[in-house]
Amino acid sequence: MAGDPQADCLFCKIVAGDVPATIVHENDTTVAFRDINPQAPTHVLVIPKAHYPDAASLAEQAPQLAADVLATAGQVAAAERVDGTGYRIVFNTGGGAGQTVFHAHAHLLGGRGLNWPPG
Ligand code: D5M
Repeated sequence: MAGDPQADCLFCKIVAGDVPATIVHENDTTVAFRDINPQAPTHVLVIPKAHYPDAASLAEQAPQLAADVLATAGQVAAAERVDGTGYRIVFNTGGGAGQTVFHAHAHLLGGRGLNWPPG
């Protein structure tokens, strides 16, 4: 069923506490943790606790939860003090765009200059 934990999903395992992560923020619906391969001084992943494979399915099937992810990203940006200089929120969607983990997640990147367009 949509949103249910998936046994083979890495990020569901982080939500369950079965895989360790450096968690920087958690509430009833979302978890934020440091990316294992940081691309900026601040690189935090914000995920819904419920499983949706990508941002599009999350937004379509659980729009309030998608809003929760964005709200958490904003709170983490403030806590990391990157809100003053600017930051980027990225949802890689699909393999061609670089998505490798198919549990919806926002990358929060900040703490350095960010070029546009991204690679
Ligand atoms: O982003 C998936 C991201 O997930 C990628 O930047 C690495 C990160 N990652 C993978 N495994 C872990 C663990 N165990 N902890 C923290 N971060 C992790 P994508 O947009 O799918 O390419």
